[in-house]
This record gives sequence, C-alpha cells and structure tokens, in this order.
Amino acid sequence: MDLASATNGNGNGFVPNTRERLVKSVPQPAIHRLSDAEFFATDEHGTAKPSVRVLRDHFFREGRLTEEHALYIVEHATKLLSQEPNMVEVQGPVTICGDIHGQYYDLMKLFDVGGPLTDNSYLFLGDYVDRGCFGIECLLYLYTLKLWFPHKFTLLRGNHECRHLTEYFTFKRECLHKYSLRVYEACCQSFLALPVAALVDGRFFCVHGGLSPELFQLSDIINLNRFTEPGSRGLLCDLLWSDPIVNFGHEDEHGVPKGTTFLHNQTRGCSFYYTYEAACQFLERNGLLGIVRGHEAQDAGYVMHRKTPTKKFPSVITIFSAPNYLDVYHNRAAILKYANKNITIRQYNASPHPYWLPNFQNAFTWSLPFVGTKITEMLLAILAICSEEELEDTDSEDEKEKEKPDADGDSEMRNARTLGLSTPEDIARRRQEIKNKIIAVGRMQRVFQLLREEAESASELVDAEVGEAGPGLGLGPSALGVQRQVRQNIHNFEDARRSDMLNERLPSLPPSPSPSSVPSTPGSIPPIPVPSPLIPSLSMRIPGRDPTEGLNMEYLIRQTLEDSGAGEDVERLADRIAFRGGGTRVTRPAGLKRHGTV
Ligand SMILES: [Mn+2]
Repeated sequence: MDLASATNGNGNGFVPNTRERLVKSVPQPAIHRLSDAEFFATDEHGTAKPSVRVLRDHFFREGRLTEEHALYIVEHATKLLSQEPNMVEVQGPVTICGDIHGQYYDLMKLFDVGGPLTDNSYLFLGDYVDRGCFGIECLLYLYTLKLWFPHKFTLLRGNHECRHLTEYFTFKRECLHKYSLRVYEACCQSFLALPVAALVDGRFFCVHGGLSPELFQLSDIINLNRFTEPGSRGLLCDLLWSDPIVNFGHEDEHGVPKGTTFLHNQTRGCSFYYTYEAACQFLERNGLLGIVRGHEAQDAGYVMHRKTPTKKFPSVITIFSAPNYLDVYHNRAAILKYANKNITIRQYNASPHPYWLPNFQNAFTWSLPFVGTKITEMLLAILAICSEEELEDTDSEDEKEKEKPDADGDSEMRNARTLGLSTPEDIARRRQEIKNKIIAVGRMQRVFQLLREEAESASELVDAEVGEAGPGLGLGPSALGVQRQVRQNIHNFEDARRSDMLNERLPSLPPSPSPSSVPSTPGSIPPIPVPSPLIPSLSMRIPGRDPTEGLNMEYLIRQTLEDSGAGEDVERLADRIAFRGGGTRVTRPAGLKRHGTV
C-alpha cells in the first residue's frame, strides 16, 4: 500500500491508525541511544572498544549514538591517526577503496564484496563525507574499524576531509542535525590527523587526487606538515585535488605540447592536471609500478589509464566506490583487490537507503513555504476581491462625492470619525498604515515563494525516491515535480557528471579565514567563481552567511522588503484599498458592496 492512498483513506472507508506505521515494509528507525553495555565490546586483551557489529546494525537502522560515544570514537581514532606517518606503508593482500561520500548503505555492500578484515587489509583513499546524507555514520564506522585493526585498516585524507568543504557541502549540517557542533569540531580535528598517502608493497603510490609539481621524491611527502587545512595551493592541496589530464595518455593528439607535465586544473579551480609524461617520470624516478587514486566518479567504478612503456602496468588507476553517486550518476562502484602481485577489480551496484529531505529538513520545515505561499495568496485574493474596473469606478464616484460640498464633511471624514481619526494627518497616517500592511502581505508571499524555490533547488542532484507519495501528502506537487524533472533530465552517467561539474570545484575560500583555517600562503588565493545552479542551497550562496543556519528566512525577508522594484501589483492594490478610507473597508471593500446592489 502506498502512503498516499493510506493517508487519504483510499475511499474504502479505511481509517488509518495514526499510532501504527503505515508502511510496514519500511523498518522503524532505531530511536534509542546505545547504553555503555551495548556500545562497548572487549577485544582479545580485555580492552573495551566500540562494538563493530552493534554499530553496523544500529547505524543501518538509522540509530544514533550519545554525543559521548561519538566523541569517544572520533577522539580515539584521532589519537591513533596522529601517530601515523604522512605516507603509510601497507602490505598486501589489500583491498583498495575509492570515494564513499556519505553512502553508508553502499559502504556496507563494499565490505560484503571486499570480505572480512580477518583475512584482508583495507586501504581507503579518502572522501568519506559530504554529498551523501550518511557521512557521520560512514566516518564513525570506519574509525571504529581503525580502532580494532590499526595496522590492517588504513584511512587516507580526501579533499572533502577539511573544514571548508564540509561547511560548503553537507557534512557540517549533517553533524549539527544528528549530533552537535562538538562532534563536528572533533571530526575536523580528526581530518587533520589523516595520513595523505600510502605505499602498497613498495610498488603502488596511493593518494586521493594525485601528483604535484612539488612532488619529486616520496621523501617530499614525508617532510610535509599535514596537520593543517589544505588551502588552495601547495603539495598538500595537490595530493588531495589533482587529476590526470583529460585524454591522459593521448595528450599529443589533443594539442598538448610534448614535454608538458602539469597544467592548471580548470575543473577544480585549483591544483593541476598531470599528464601521462608526468606520471611516467614520477614512477621511474621513484621505482614504482603505478598510481592508485580516487577523486573522480567513474561509470564502471574504475578506469585503468595508459600503461607505462617500461613496466607495462597502468600508470594511473582511478577507483570510485560510491555506486549511483548522489542517487543520479547511474555508475557502478568498484574496489581493487591486490593479492599475490595480482590486481582484481570487484564491482557492485547501489543499495537502497533511507530518504532525507534537502538539508536534513523535517517535513514541517520543508512544507512551511508551501503553506505560507497558499495563505498569503488567499489573503491577497481576499484583498483583491474587487476588480480593477470596479476600483476605477468607485474612485470616480468618490471624486464626484468629494466635489459635492457636504455639511458633515465628505464620506471619508464620516468614516474617519467612527475610527477616532480627527485630522487629515491622522487619516493620511491611517491610510499609510493600511497600505503598509497590505504591502507586507504581498511581500510575505514573495518570501514564501523564495523559500519554496529554495526548498526545491536545495535538493542538489538528490532525487526523490518517495516522489510518488508527495502529492498525496499535500506537500505541494511542484517541489517533488522539480525533483522528478531532475530525474528525467539525467539519463546517464555523462548527463549527471556534466550537471554536477561545478560541485567538483573548490568553492571560493572565505575572504578572511579564521586562524584555524589559514592556508599556507594567505592572500594568494586566486579568485574562484562561485558555481551557481547546482550548489547545495541558496543559503550557502549568501556570502558571509553560515551555511548551517538553515533557510535564512530572516535574510530573505530583509532582502524582499528592501527590494522595491518587484511586487508593483501588490503596491498598486494596496494603494487602492488603503485609499478607500477606514479599516473596515479592507475586509469588506466598498466596491464590492456597491457593485452588489446594482
Ligand atoms: Mn575528491
């Protein structure tokens, strides 16, 4: 049974029980916080650690932890990660995994496909959070595994593991919604501690983004200070942000001069593209076989780039482990299994996951603009109950009345006296007050319209799996209509990638960064155009505003009230109605009454 027919009673006299779950096939979320006894398990040395099995199932059922337990995991993981070198040495056999991006339910599938940690090591290449709605669950689960298997479980830093991107995209908002600012701050501290590269069996260089013109020897990474925000240039930034050039391995056929190694990365708005030549030189210089990196969505979940001339092995392998990325890319995910000097790729598809409204809104907040628009529309409709002609008509009648001298003053003065207004100034003030009220209603309608557009566009690329249930819930068909339209317009991986291109960029850095996020070279940040159509939400586009403040209703109201150009119709209407005279006329316009008696 679908929700729409359930709530409407589907005409069979069925009255839903509001105390029971209407859609029983959707399991009830776990609403209780785990007790210490449930949360902790003991390892073989009798040390208490968060239970992997309990957390896995609890998170799967959308359960949350106490702030204390969440902080326990993040802080203990931070301590452990801080002790690791910038470049971790990993021994095979190992399963190498690319971007996860908050897709917890797909991460569970990844571990099904990858196999248990008892007979297998894991190396993750970063980007655990942002975009998907389950970033904190991914992070807490991965950190818990790190606590249990510190030497068999390696987590590298991705470009999203930083303050700037998590504020711009979804992770900060998610933390504030599900946990607290304290938990978010602890996560930011843990990001600083994540190592930035790994060397598998001394043969494979593993990193989130790729190479840098500042990277000659592997020792350049060892000497790096990684405990800082990456900024928009420099070695740390490049390791996390760079990409192989488009047409990598075939550059000369596309007009890239021979000998080119690094070019400005236009897709990202920072860092570099590295060429096949740059990759081959780097591998030769350091006696390596290949580069394994994540950072770019792939239709098949992976891509093997051109082989090196000397070792006949793919110079670069890109691996991406978030299937059906953002619910619209239609891509498969992949992990790379390296064992006995052999590489095997395992692919998997997306798993179903619970739906979140844009920006973690609840249904009431989300639908408020729809309700608001309707109410203000009704108010305006009541005020506009007489037509333009009728108003013109009564205007001229009034003027005629005014021309006639009246012993008792004109009709307006009569009206005014009943309202206790004695002087023409009082009447003028009263008129202005009424006019202002009507204008305010009109502008509130615009505010709600904007909020509604906001709620619709805030969906990023996220599609509505429950789209069909929308109209039945009366939440306003147009919002879900937009989401359906997004679904209709994105048919395949290429469509999604093109639409989402701007979100792959480094968002412009704040003009005056806080001390904790000062990049290594302050003042040298190039101006980066802010992408507009598909970035997370309008509130994030407002410079200097905290993106986690929600829908910024206050800001919208102020903007709308300052905006004098629009809403002329409302103003004209307000003029007309207010200038009819006393307050009672507003709810019972004179025009209508007179017209009605004709
Ligand atoms: Mn990335």
